[in-house]
Amino acid sequence: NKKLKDVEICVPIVYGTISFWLGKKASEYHSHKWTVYVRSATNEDLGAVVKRAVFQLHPSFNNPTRVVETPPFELSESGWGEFEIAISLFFHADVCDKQLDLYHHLKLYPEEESGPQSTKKPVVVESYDEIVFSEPSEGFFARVQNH
Ligand code: SLL
Repeated sequence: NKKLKDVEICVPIVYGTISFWLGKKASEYHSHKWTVYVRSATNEDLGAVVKRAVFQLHPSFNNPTRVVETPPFELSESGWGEFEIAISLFFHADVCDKQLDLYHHLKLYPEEESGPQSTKKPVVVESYDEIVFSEPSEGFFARVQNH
């Protein structure tokens, strides 16, 4: 799989969490439902680049290492507390053999200025990033070009 010199592939991504308060259905240990996700920022298929995402949750969860093998690379859970989620992205063999580790702080509770907690207003925190692959293989380049 030949490498293309002087070529860079830039993959824009968005990752973060969306959280809903359960209101009347909230219990002590399950007050919120939330989803952590990684997606293309430009609506491409991230599955052309990413083979697997591993979400490392707080040790208070059962089986805190969650592996997602196909898009969408996201995971939903319920819980009561905020913590840092480590997201490891593993790439297809012809893309990159190093993993990329991202960190995201799960936020459940809204800021004071956005008013009281409501079941209708989710709390969303997102980051934008760009993964740059230099000297991509021909196979990878062919798969993602013209998109
Ligand atoms: C805190 N440092 O004390 C944080 C830890 C952990 C949240 C928050 C587990 C839910 C479950 C859960 O929500 N843990 O047991 O399924 O605020």
